[in-house]
Amino acid sequence: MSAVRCFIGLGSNLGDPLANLHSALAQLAGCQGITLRGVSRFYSSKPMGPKDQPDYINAVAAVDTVLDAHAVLQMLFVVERAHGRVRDAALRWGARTLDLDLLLYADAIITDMDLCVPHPGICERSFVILPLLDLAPCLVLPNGKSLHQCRAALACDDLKPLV
Ligand code: PH2
Ligand code: MG
Ligand code: MG
Repeated sequence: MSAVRCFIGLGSNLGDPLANLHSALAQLAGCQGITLRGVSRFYSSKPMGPKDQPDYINAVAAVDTVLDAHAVLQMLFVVERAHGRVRDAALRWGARTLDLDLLLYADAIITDMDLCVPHPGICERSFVILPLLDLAPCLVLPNGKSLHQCRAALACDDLKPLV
């Protein structure tokens, strides 16, 4: 199988979020079948969802992979667990040590019990669109919308690049 370009969203707002993101990227880069191709700037972002949680650090990684989308998802779970991620269904959009989301798997559209790709929140989340723009400014989503179109519809004042 030839390699497929994927984009993975990273987020953390517990423990040492910056260290968590760096460590997650290093672990991803070491995963068999995955080649890390690029990382966006890191952004500080106000929490979407419950407000009584710390600000997040968010970024997006570009990777090439020979794995299928479900195998990539399993890898993401492994890396999340290695960073102390506990899944609690009662805590939707709650604080987490590490969240890794498979945002895009080439231009595939996958909707099943385990996986929804493209990630359904992409267009509404400044903390996804701005980092994606860093990596792939000309990207057009499988729904035909360009990142620039998504960006134009978003207020991005809740997001600050870390310099
Ligand atoms: N992730 C969430 C809930 N809220 N807010 C920001 N700013 N960034 C996130 O990554 C985020 C969030 C659940 O995945
Ligand atoms: Mg998420
Ligand atoms: Mg997630």
